[in-house]
Amino acid sequence: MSEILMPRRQWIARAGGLVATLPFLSACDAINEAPAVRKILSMGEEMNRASQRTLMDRDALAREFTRTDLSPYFRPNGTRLPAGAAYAAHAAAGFTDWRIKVTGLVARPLSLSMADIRAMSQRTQITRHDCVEGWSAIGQWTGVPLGHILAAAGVRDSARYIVFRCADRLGDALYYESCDMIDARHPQTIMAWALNDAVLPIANGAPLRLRLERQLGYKHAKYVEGIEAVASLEGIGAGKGGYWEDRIDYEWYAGI
Ligand SMILES: Nc1nc2c(c(=O)[nH]1)N[C@H]1C(S)=C(S)[C@@H](COP(=O)(O)O)O[C@H]1N2
Ligand SMILES: [Mo]
Repeated sequence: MSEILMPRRQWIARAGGLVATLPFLSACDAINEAPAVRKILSMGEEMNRASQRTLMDRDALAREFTRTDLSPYFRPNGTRLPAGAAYAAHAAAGFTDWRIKVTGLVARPLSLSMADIRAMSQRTQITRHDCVEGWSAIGQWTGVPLGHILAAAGVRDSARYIVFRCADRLGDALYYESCDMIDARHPQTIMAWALNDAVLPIANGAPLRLRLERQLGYKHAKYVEGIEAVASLEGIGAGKGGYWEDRIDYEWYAGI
């Protein structure tokens, strides 16, 4: 089974009815290549996006662990060091001039420093990170609930998604991700600046990265410099809501 199919399997588990008409689906890698089936799968994802609220309890908490469960080393993945002089200068200055812009459908656009972020009320949680590539790690994260930031900015009712803009270029574009408002306001969805009681290492997304605990690892945007409230994902990249979603068909909703 290819790693790309892993989130698909979860989708299959949730969309039993549709999949029953495609009995060969779970076994075969080649099926992913067939345009007709891709089309059906992406229709299914639309359906899933619309009905996820009724299919599962979106507000449920991800499992939290204890200190004895912590992984000795939290493996980094994807970008480990954003390229370029600008990021290097920020890192050399301890990210004192880093700003997180909160824009889009908000009453009060914000430009937050890391000091501003750390001055807000914090949450600490020990959770398991699951990467689609087949590894997991347990870490303790401290940060500001995204909901606090959105409340401070006065996010409008017309906002349906939050888009995360990252500082690292991967191939042809800067990394980006998005989530809906249910996940944005989930109590464990935090903008984290500390890992295991230490300032977030560069490899893990310094100075600020998203923790989106009910979803797979690729959703957890690192090196975040922009938080944007939007009504639609159209016009964000190729429109599927994330860097990998737009490139290799990873699912937008990667629930775990
Ligand atoms: N900006 C950015 N965010 C990213 C990535 C990336 O390459 N760039 N990789 C993603 C993937 S696939 C995973 S598994 C996690 C890895 O987080 P870690 O480096 O702390 O393990 O970050 C996610 N967020
Ligand atoms: Mo990942």
